[in-house]
Amino acid sequence: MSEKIGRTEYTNPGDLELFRKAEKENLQLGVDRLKKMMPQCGFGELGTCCVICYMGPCRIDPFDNGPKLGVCGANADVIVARNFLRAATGGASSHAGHARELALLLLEVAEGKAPGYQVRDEAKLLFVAGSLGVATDGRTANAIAGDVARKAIEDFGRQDGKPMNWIRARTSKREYDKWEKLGLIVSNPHNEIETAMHRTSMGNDSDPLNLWLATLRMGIVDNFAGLMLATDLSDILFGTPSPKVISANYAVIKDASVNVACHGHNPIMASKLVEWADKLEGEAKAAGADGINVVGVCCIGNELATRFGVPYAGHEAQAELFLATGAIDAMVVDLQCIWPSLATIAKCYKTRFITTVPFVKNPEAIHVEFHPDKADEKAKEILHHAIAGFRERKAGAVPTHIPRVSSKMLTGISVEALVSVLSAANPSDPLAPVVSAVASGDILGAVGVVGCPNPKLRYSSMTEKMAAELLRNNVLIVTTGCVNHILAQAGFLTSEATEKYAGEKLKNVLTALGKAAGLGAPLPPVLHMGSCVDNSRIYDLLAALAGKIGIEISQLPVAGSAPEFITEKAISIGSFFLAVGILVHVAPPPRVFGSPFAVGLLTETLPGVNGGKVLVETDPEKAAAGIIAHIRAKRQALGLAQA
Ligand code: BF8
Repeated sequence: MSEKIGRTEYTNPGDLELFRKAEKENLQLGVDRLKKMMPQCGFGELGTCCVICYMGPCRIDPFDNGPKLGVCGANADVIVARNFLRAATGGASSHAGHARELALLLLEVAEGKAPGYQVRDEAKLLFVAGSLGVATDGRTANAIAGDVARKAIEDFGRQDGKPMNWIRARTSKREYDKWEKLGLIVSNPHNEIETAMHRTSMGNDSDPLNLWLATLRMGIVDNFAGLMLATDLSDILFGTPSPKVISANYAVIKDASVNVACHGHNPIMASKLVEWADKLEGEAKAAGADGINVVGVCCIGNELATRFGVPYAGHEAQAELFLATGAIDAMVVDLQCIWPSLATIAKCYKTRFITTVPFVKNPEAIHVEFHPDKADEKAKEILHHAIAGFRERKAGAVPTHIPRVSSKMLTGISVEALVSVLSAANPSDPLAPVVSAVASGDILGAVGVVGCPNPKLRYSSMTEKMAAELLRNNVLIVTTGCVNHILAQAGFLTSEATEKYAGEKLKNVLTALGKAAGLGAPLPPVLHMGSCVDNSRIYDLLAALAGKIGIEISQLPVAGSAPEFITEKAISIGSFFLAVGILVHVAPPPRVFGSPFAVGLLTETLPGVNGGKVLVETDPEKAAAGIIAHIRAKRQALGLAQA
């Protein structure tokens, strides 16, 4: 099996052990299904297959004498633009749904209808309320929270065409004006999603430029109605992340514990499981366990790690392998990135696979519908299933194997936490040391390495190799999403990684900052900012840095990279950062290459309009080189040293 998946110096030995176990047990995994799928459809890869109406499917062949127009007359540029906008819309709808659940919960908390939850971070509440113009003086936290929630909900129902509250409140005038000129300011995310589906349905928008501008608008929807709204409200309800060192990798599963793997995205349910794991310790002990061990898979792993220090299990593409250990007693999921295969694999190992959201079900799962007003009761019900699973496992129901691979990582680097760490070096102007290190070239630039673990690229260690190359060139990395699991497992989120991977100049800066912050060791060269919705924190950080210098974000020597992206959500996030005007590197290739218009727009026209640009590269060294060349060009334009 190790040959089948390839192997590099970064390959997780735990993955190899479990691939071998799965092979012995005749278990089919994602990598096996991917292999059977090859070669994948070339029309699909180019984006030129249209299934929007039933005169099709129509396929435009860009290479030979095949059809150049669909039955309706749509050409490749129109088909690619429509397909891409629909993908961005799928992503933005996921993030907006996530955020809206939190807005409704905050309102319930404010009105006393969700007694299991509370405002945990009053400082963040006051900051958000202040940004929105909500009165705070002499008012209770719940009264303020109610108004903040109503402002959020107002955005989802607005019909007056005015800009979203969250855009007005949480962006600088410079960025706002830039988006306004391009017609990218949005009013109501639901209306935008409706219009995007409408305009891409058969017989509507056939102007590729108009469709691509709508994709950038969808990026704005994604950030302000999804990422940022979710992050702001999660911080208010569950606390703003703060730095902590935690454990990662397969060894977070404990043979003697009731192991509960949370998988999904929204902390509403998972935070309750963390709370009740402690409260039900007695019941777990009565079943012969030493306690209940909640661990986090994929983005909920990020949410729980950054806020509560919960052990950090693995990424989306490892979820099957966690089940293959045979030692997970319950896998509890909410929404997004939940592979249908998981419920089937869970059955093989007698793992309770529990769905909790009415629109995310699986015929092979146990369904426990979770509502915040009955949160405590439902959390107990779910954990009782897990305890029953533990009893069955200990009765010898299935063979178990937990790879003994473990890593440590520093997590919890919210913007607030970073400012507080940097305050130790410069209390009156915390961002000054970073700005001067960038100006001198000691930090050449920064890259947000974000997104998913794509099995098509995973076993070439695309993410790790690209990260190592960036660091060697003194480029600082911030991460969110599943790639952070990859980098944490490979040891990139430690002080030792600074010694091992950072170029001399970056190493000196991180060592000085670590010393000033009283860590007694360098800051890690890869800073973990959270889950995919926490990409809004990266935007906030960029906005703060650009604002301090007095330039546009698009002028900063920075870039974004989703080196192994999978989901529509990655497309909507990438569309936002294109709207911001920065370079977005992606791999595997996005489905745009069938459209000469799209390729020209994303690589040549857009950079001249707002700075946004797409770089497609599947080779890690070449990807890093392309990003570094872009950073150097930005430095040159600012008149900074090339270092
Ligand atoms: O939202 S990184 S595989 S888990 S999509 Fe999914 Fe990608 Fe993981 Fe989180 Ni983000």
